[in-house]
Amino acid sequence: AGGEENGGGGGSFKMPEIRYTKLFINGRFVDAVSGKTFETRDPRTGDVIASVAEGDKDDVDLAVKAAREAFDHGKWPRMSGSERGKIISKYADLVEQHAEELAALESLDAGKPVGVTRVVDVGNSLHSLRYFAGAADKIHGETLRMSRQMHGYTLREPLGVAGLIVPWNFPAVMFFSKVSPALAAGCTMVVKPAEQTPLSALFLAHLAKQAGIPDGVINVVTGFGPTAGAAISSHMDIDVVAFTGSTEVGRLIMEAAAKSNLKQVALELGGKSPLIIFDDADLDKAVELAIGGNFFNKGEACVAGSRVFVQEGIYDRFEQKIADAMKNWVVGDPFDPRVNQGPQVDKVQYERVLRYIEQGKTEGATVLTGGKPCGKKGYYIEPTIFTNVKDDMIIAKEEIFGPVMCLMKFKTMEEAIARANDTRYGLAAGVVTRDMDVANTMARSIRAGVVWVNCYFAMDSSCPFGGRKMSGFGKDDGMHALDKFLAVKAVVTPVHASPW
Ligand code: TXE
Repeated sequence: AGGEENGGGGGSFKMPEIRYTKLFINGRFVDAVSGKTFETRDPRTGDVIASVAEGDKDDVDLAVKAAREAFDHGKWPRMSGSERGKIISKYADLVEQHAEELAALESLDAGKPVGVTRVVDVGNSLHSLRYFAGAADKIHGETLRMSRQMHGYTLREPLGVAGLIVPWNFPAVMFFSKVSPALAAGCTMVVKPAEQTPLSALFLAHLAKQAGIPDGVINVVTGFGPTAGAAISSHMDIDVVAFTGSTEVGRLIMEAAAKSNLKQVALELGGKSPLIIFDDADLDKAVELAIGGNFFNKGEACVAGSRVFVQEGIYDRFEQKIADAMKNWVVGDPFDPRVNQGPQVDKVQYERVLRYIEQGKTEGATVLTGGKPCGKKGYYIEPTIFTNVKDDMIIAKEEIFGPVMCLMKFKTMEEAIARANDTRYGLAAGVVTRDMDVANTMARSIRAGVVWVNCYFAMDSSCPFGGRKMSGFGKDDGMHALDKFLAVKAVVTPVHASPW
């Protein structure tokens, strides 16, 4: 790819030029120590987009050394919050100026409709940078009147070098969900983007340098999980690792942290979130939320509302309406503006999702829509709705991470609460009802990091995001996101002869 125009329906998009394919260490683009590269592929076709430097342990060591030097002796952690905020704002301005290029890069590497990428992926990236630019000078400690003779205060200091390991479903958004608060806190960092989607992180590293973020503060090591990723989680000189990805790898990261230097860990992992629709719901709205909650981003979303519980009074009408609505859902080339759903990110995910669909059929669920791959090439899958799903079927229990919805019927609110919570995950939930009592009871009863009432996917940089149970711990977004990058230090001093 590079430079050519791609017309489609209502507009033309310039295909991005691939300019950055090397590791970004200490402010420079460099080859991997081993000289190795790997290929990133276009999910529309399976063709190679570019060869990218394959970093491993040696490269992570170099990146950590640069980040350590920038932390121990550099100016970034020593600047005032407002100075850091000013530079982060400049970074945001540069990302905004390059919004089209970033959107196209993201669409090409991750298979996302370009219209959505512009608004959601680039929009959220900008919002994150601007939110944390504003947060940088609002990091305060407390004053403590410990006793008549003792006075104390707390300092919230940057924790040190952060290792940030991110996935491929929202590459730029995930990059900033970790990088923005780490920057605001005054940390330095080594970022490892997912091997499926390495391109936007390298482009964003280039913009960080242009914005005036000092060398060594942001380092990007592209490469694979078991090599580059594992080198980060087991590194003796990294103070905190923040990860988004699978629950299995989250466990490996915690283990590696425990076995190395007990670095702090924050994990944003998988989910199997319930979307609960009550009899009194606005039916059209409920159908729209279920579709968005499952098929937005081709179901490659940790918060996907993949268990849709519909109350028995409206169940049949709901089923009919959602089947009708899916007739207007367009799967195809993400550079065509009419398209709602692009291809799955790669062959591995594509095959994994198709295996789950076959599993659903074998388990005895009924296919209401979809149920098979589509297109002559690339990784396209029909949006699939299963009915007659039982709670103990594998498709109702495991995260599929593709365009697959499980539709289930319930009778009472108590039943809905029990079934919604009957999962090892606890990331998100949705409730659709006009009854405030029901909404409030549900919101209190569901064990999840976020409960959306009469909406879904309503995420914002100001809104703390992160799960519980096996969906992980620690928050991205909101002021809470800063906590994982800050150390609280108490300073205590006697106060002599205080009359009070
Ligand atoms: O994830 P991995 P995969 C879920 C989703 C998906 C499944 C598998 O269900 O189908 O995970 O996807 C890095 N040490 N989610 O295999 O492997 C890896 O290089 C350190 C949910 O792609 O967890 C990448 O950068 N790092 C999710 C990142 O971890 C390692 C988003 C995520 O990849 C590593 C993605 C190791 N040993 C997948 N092994 C969400 N919560 O949104 C891999 N990595």
